[in-house]
Amino acid sequence: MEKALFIIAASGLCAVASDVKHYYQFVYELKNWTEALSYCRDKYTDLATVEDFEDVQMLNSTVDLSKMTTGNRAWIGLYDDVNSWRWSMSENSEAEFRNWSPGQPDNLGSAEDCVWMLDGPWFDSPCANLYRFVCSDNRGSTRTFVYINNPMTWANAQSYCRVHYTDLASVRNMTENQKIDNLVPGGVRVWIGLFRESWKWTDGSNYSFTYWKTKEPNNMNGTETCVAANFEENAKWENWTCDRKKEFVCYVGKHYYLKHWSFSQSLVLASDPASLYSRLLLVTIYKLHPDVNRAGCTISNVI
Ligand SMILES: [Ca+2]
Ligand SMILES: [Ca+2]
Repeated sequence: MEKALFIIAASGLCAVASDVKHYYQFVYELKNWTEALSYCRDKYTDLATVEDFEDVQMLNSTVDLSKMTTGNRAWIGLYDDVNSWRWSMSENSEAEFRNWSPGQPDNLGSAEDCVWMLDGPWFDSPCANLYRFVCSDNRGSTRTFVYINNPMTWANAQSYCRVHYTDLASVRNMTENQKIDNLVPGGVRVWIGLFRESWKWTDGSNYSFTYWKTKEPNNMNGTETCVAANFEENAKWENWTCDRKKEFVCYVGKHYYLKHWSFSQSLVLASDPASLYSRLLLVTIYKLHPDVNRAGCTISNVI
């Protein structure tokens, strides 16, 4: 009976923990980013998501720098979705034809999410650059391309095409690529409708809060699509090549507690903690999550 009562108290501690948005769990083992993601999803909820300054403070107060071996940096759940290219025109958004220039897309400086064409081949580029562009006009029986000799950002070019024609041009095959090339004067860069999303959290949280270190993200060696928090710099973010081995941070989310700890209230209510019902609940909790002590509760020493 004493053991059961202890568990009830521990459940209370865990209920307190469920009030925080993210409970961070540092893992002081070296893994590449993909391995770290699998580990976190297996043992906890996901790689760490950082949504506001409160989360940053929580990370900094949770880390144990004496256990870090790799320059005090740990993977978090942020990554650059470099394979998310799609077309502005919804009916062609999945079209897979690509005509990249050799070495492109290179995502120079981690800043290139939109695409222009120069004499046929394509280049990724910052969307805020001003270029002339090509619209697609699908209103007649055949699709026609229209060259707009007026430099705009990619987003403004998209709006212009949607207002005056159908959309920024989709290029579905080499024949269409050639049509556009013939339409545009030689040596002129033109936006086409290809673009991508960039930074994403692995758990699907919105990427609105940012906490990049100065001069990051920089995509220094051309393959830096994963993000680590630098604990020498208050957990500021840096992008790194994903196959580097680092310590990492998982989180346990509120829904995790709800899923795994919905029994705690029942435990408290059980009039006889030694009853079969209570024991069954305890066993269930242990089976659900043997690491529960590591997630802020003090249960491991009970059994
Ligand atoms: Ca580029
Ligand atoms: Ca970097």
